[in-house]
Amino acid sequence: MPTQTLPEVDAVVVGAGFAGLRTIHLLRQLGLSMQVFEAGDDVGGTWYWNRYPGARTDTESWAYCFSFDRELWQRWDFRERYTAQPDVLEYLRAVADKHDMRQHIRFSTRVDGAYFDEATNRWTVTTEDGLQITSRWLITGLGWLGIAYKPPFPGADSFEGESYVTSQWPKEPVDFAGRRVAVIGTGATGIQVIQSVGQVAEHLTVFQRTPNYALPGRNHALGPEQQQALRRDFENVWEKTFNHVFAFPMEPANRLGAQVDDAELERVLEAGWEAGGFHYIFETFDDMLVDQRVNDAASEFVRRKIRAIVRDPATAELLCPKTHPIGGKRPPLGNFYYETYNRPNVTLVSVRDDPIQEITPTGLRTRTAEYEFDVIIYATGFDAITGPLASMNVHGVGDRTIAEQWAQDPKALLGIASPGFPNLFAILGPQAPFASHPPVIETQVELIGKLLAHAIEQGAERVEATEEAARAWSEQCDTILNATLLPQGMGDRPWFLGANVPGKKPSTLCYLGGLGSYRAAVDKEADGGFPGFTLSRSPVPA
Ligand code: NA7
Repeated sequence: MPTQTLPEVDAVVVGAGFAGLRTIHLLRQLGLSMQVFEAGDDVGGTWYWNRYPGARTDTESWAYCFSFDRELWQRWDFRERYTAQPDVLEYLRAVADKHDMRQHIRFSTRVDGAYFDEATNRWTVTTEDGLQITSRWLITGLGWLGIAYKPPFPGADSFEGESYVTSQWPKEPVDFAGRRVAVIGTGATGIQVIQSVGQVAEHLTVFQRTPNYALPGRNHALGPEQQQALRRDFENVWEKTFNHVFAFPMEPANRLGAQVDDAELERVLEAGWEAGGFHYIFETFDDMLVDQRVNDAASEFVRRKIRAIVRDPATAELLCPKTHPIGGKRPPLGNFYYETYNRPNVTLVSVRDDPIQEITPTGLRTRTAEYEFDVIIYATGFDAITGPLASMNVHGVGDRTIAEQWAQDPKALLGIASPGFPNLFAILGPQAPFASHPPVIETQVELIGKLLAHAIEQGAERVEATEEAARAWSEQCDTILNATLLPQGMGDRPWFLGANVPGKKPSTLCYLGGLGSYRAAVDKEADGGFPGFTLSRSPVPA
């Protein structure tokens, strides 16, 4: 039972990370009233919760922010090539404060239900602490990574040391000095934790199931000259970013590996490796993710680098990915990641053929060995993309929940709107572009803005993606995925296909056509008067 009913608003927004803050700006421009709910006690969203040691962006800092506030961008202190988590938070706080956004946000308030009323075409939203509110529009900005996946190891609660889940990290720093630490998981998160904690723990043991192609990030501080040059380059940075396939501030390579010989392949890959980060994939060969020979060469190149960096040959071999192509799982960025295994206090254990059987009071046990630890860190991923909204208890037409619908058929037109859930726009919903998130979010929020303005102009009270349009979008997402080599990674459980969570149906959960093509699809939809949506009013009572 609600303990308090808040006054009705035009829009309820859930989340105050990049998506929620950008939505506040939009709703202000549209002159709509709003109530924003945020579970954390500050803005930041994913970046609020993921405060584990070593957390930082894998996108260059000057494009991991908003383009809508040019003034803030041009005076912002981009301290490093890749922004560290506390600095991402500082930026989002600055956005919220500069635009006086906090007045719209109720912090420390978790939404636990949303119910669509077909008679009034309104949503009723409830919160864990007993609030209730109705609104015409419901806009969720939950991100892809709001629900941690922790494997159900038997005995997990029996562990007498400290255990941490990376995305639920405490606010107080954890001291690893003099302690024996385990990290389970070597995805993008695990790799950042490993290279940080390895420097301070008495001993770090890494439990790896699937090795990844970790690219060297080559992070560095940005000097005043680089910052000055960036500030003069606003238009260019954002034009590149919004037209780039993965929303990075990079040019396409304009080069096909299929057209060059092996020596040239090698030369260009070396240059990409030295440039650091995703330049290895996106500024080398435009066909790396679709051409088998190019992909094989790029994958083998990384394996050779691993063997050259890691001194112990057996450890190097365990770190070499062999069962999926580069890109088949999301390549993490390392900053001296492989070098970490040359430290005398760091040990790698492969649990691929010798899985973790249970957590014990003193550590953990695989089939063949037992280990003792003071601290266990779970970097075991997320129920990504669909998980956050599916967990929010959202009831659409006919009381069907979005969890039920997406368990079978996780489709959303342009990655924002699922049939059967009118007036609900899920920023970064399933089948949104797989690309750096802030530019995708800005694009989707602009799309929602145009759609709302159109609906209001038409006097529509109900806006719903049609089944046909959502199906066509979903099929397009399938077609693009299948044109790449990425499905070859399926056996290694890539989270962006929903394959990492046991029991979750693997599906095409993202649009891989690139942000530039996505923006063209968005423009086509808007310029055509939103043919993929049905706009209507409440039925007139008989
Ligand atoms: P990921 O990429 O899903 O990584 C999770 C890791 O945890 C991965 O190495 C998994 O191995 C491992 N894992 C999961 N379950 C187990 C069990 N039972 N035993 C051993 N190891 C296990 O999540 P991240 O948080 O690293 O990255 C997600 C995104 O967040 C990332 O791409 C960034 O965009 C930010 P597996 O590979 O499944 O064999």
